[in-house]
Amino acid sequence: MKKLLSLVLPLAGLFLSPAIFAAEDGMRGTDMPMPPPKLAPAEGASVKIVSPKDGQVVKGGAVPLEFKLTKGKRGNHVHAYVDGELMGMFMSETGTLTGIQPGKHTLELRVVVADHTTELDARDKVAFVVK
Ligand SMILES: [Cu+2]
Repeated sequence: MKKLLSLVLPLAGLFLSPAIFAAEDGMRGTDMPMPPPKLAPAEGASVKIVSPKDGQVVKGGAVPLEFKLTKGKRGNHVHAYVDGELMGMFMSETGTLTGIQPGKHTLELRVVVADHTTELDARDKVAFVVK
């Protein structure tokens, strides 16, 4: 259980930073130094988003997240991207995406190795709407 606790803190920081960034910089994505994803072979890993469902309308800025993770040889946890920006990571198969603004969004989950940088070609993507 200790391991889980230590992961909660960096996660909180990740959730906060994109919202702050967007508030300071009205033009999104102009000079964000984000390298294009280089995905490693899945090697048996896969992820399937259960919630939100594709096209689902969610009320409020907290989006319930649920997914099925198959770790395969190297997978460890998932990274969550909203509209192409890393919003956080999830070790367990349920969680909440917070701070999502009203409007249409895409959610992509990628299975990642324990090093947090090697993302696998094991992904799932849905569109959802926040009202
Ligand atoms: Cu990670």
